[in-house]
Amino acid sequence: MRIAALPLALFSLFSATALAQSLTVEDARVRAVPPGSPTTAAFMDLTNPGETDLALVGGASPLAGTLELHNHVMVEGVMQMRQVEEIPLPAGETVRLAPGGWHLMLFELARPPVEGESVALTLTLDNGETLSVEAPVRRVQPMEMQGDGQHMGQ
Ligand SMILES: [Cu+2]
Repeated sequence: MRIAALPLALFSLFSATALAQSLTVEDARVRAVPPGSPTTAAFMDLTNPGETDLALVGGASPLAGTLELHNHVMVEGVMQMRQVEEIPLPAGETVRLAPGGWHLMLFELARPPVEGESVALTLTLDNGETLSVEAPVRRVQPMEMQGDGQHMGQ
């Protein structure tokens, strides 16, 4: 009976992973950083096509000692980065993790990620599901100016 326990445990692990595919991850990327940098950030688009609200509550990477969920908030006109408990993923919506907003912060890097490689990320949802993501390393501007962003001064 003990021998049968292992394949069963493996099977439930795979089931959990398959279930998590209900959350779609697109455009995952990790910011390339110069040598010696102790931290970097990861961005992606998370779509929850289901009918149940979800939340991202944590994550991990073999490249980082610690992974935190972060947001940017305006405090007295100054953009500040804050650690958050969770990133809400409302049913039927896409949440963009992007420079200047929600992002994953990787601390205590084993080594700085370089362009051309991919960083493995594990995301944990509030329902206990986990999701594996391979995020290519790219150069990411601190604040991506898109669309009308350039015309904000007008
Ligand atoms: Cu951050």
